[in-house]
Amino acid sequence: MSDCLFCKIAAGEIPSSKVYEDEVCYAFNDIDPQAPTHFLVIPKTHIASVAGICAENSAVVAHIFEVIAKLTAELGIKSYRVVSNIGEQAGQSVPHLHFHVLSGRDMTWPPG
Ligand code: D5M
Repeated sequence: MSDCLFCKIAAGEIPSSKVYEDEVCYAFNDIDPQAPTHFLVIPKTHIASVAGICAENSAVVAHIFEVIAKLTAELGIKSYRVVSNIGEQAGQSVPHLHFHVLSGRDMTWPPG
């Protein structure tokens, strides 16, 4: 999508702090970190949120979770939280599917 912030970050049109990239997804550090480690993993194709996942694109999501497992293992992160907010009330501020990966501090439950 031409006016999507995360599409532009994935395409390299807006600078970001890259953690990982392949042909399917892009990972970068969150601009407003909520934990010592806080990066986002996004598909390069535009999907608005988890609500937009379907049979045609779910392989992308499976790939993203493989990447999260690989990246955290490489970084030596053994305990972490993966979060995706869907819709405004849940706190989604960017309408492009993204998974927050947070680690490095004690976490509370339930989330606020
Ligand atoms: O999460 C959206 C997240 O995206 C939020 O934690 C800030 C982050 N963000 C916004 N703009 C940028 C840029 N330019 N670089 C890196 N991170 C960014 P949500 O769950 O939608 O609120």
